[in-house]
Amino acid sequence: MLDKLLITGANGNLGSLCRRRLGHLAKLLRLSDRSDLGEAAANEEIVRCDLGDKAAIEKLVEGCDGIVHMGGQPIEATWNVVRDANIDGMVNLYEAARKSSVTPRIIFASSNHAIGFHSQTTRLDAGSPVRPDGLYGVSKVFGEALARMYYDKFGIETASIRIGSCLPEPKDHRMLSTWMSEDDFILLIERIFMTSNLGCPIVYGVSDNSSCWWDNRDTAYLGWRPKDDAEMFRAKLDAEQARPSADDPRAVFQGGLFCADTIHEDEEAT
Ligand code: NAI
Ligand code: 15L
Repeated sequence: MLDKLLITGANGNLGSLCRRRLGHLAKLLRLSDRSDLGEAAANEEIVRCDLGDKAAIEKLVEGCDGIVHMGGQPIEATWNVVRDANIDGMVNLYEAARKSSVTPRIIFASSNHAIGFHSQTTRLDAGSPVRPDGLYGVSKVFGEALARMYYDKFGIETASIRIGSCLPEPKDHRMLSTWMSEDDFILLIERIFMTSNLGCPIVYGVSDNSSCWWDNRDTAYLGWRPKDDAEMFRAKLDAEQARPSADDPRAVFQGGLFCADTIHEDEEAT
């Protein structure tokens, strides 16, 4: 059991799921977000701060032996927005981890958009080349590289989870391949904290989908056995929406529509 498990982005979709379902992993959950997290329960501590605030992140991380890092910009945006949360925020978090009196084990919410430009006919594993599909995807590649550097230099262990689509159910046909059920996500986090020598793996965060593109054989040692299969939603999706045509980015690229998006420019200060 962990002493203090920090969950960043604890107000978001995945962070709030972790708040609800990971209490058993630690004596205390330290929850953080830049937005209001409400009242702390008996085993919770709440710290409201921005990932861009270096001093606040140092205090936040101090004393935590586990970190589930779900905070950040979760989709494509302007460079300023992506950089503040996902580049500066990551550097602040890892610098805080390096300086902390306790070395934490970290779970980093990476994304399939780190490899989004691979075609849906290509099967990938942890060693496949990155092919980010936007500035957001590039920020996730940066996060994975940063985690690896802090492991090689300082021994800080991180599992970077390239999350596919973690939602109650798939929203479109592409997600029949990328979907990860909430139960499988929680099981994965449990396994990552239970494994004795974690190292610094890249794990594809995806359920046991019949039409999956990703191979997790390199992380078999985690003992994670996802239980769900998005196939159970296929008939419902077919009834509700047309399949995209063969040349539609949603049917061509693993990252789907992110690949067709443009660069969102920051407004110049006047
Ligand atoms: P979300 O947007 O619901 O949650 C992100 C949380 O981070 C929010 O509560 C937000 O307030 C907080 N946050 C953002 N910028 C911040 C900052 N500068 N300082 C402090 N807090 C900040 O996103 P979601 O869906 O929960 O995703 C969580 C993480 O997982 C993200 O890093 C996302 O990139 C990654 N991910 C999620 C996937 C999914 O299917 N939900 C798929 C792939 C990756
Ligand atoms: C992500 O990285 C996003 O955070 C999430 O909102 C989904 O869009 C997901 O990827 C996806 O590719 O379905």
